[in-house]
Amino acid sequence: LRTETLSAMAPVPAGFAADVRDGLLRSGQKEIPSKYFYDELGSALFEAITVLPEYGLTRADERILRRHAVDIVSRLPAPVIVAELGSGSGRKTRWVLEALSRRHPVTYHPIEISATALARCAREMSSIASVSVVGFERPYLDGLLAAAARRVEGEVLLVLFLGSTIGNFDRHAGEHFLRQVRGMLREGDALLLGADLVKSIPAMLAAYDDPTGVTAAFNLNLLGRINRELDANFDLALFQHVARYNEVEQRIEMHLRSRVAQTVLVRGLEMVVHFEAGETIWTENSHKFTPMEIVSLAERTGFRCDAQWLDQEWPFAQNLLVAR
Ligand code: AVJ
Repeated sequence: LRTETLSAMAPVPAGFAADVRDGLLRSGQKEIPSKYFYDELGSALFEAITVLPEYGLTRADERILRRHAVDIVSRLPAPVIVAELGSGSGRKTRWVLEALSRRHPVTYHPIEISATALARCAREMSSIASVSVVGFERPYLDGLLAAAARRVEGEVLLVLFLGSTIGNFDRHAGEHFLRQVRGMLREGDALLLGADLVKSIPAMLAAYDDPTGVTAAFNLNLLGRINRELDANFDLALFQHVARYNEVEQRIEMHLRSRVAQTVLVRGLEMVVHFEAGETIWTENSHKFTPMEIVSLAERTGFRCDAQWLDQEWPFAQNLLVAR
């Protein structure tokens, strides 16, 4: 009888479903975590963002790696194995792997929750001579633990966390995350951390509210994803993309603002959500840093900042943090 009662119950939502339910039922500010932007369409829209003239971040990140990869890897004693948190398209990573593979054969562990992105990256990187790829389809820290467990005595682990993804964490959570990463490393291991820097407010706003509307589409796709995966009836035309700069927190905040008072049905969660006219769903924080902030963040989390490389065209910092 007990078993029958249990099996008759609706499944308890987990992951995306649970986070959407909790985030939309919140009595104050509604909220959906930014990690859910990246379904198939969302990832394609992000790739389009990276080529927008207004969004210099990804090009700056790549430029620094292209120019300084040899210098970066020469600061680490050989042999080095590489683990990357979030493999992305792999375009930037190539420079680091090529520089390393000129010294010795390299094992590369991309860590990524999207199976499609992981497969694409593995295919790209295994085309580099003397690089062997072993990917992990897991959350960052689970994957890093698995990668760290496979290294052989004497190998130095280099963790890549590029693209200023660290900026998506709240400052407190970001610090906690770096401490957890440090906990999986040995003294002398390293973390190459990409961080977007504070710059003029108009430049930051344009990067997240481009006139072509790509970032708006990227943001609105979150509602499309809820429609597709949770059988909801969001009318995307009734929501507006909003990007603001919060000067106190030094971050861009993205929201989706309801243009009218409306009620939305989410069949997959058996719930309705009411929106007041002008009410928003908070979808992303993108923190901006100063070079000194990164240095002290490193110090507080068990690293020392060994070197920083800055891009002049689009203020961005590549930081080599060494575990101490
Ligand atoms: C991939 C997290 C670095 O915060 O700039 C781009 C995501 N959001 N445009 C960022 C994003 C809106 C991006 N990161």
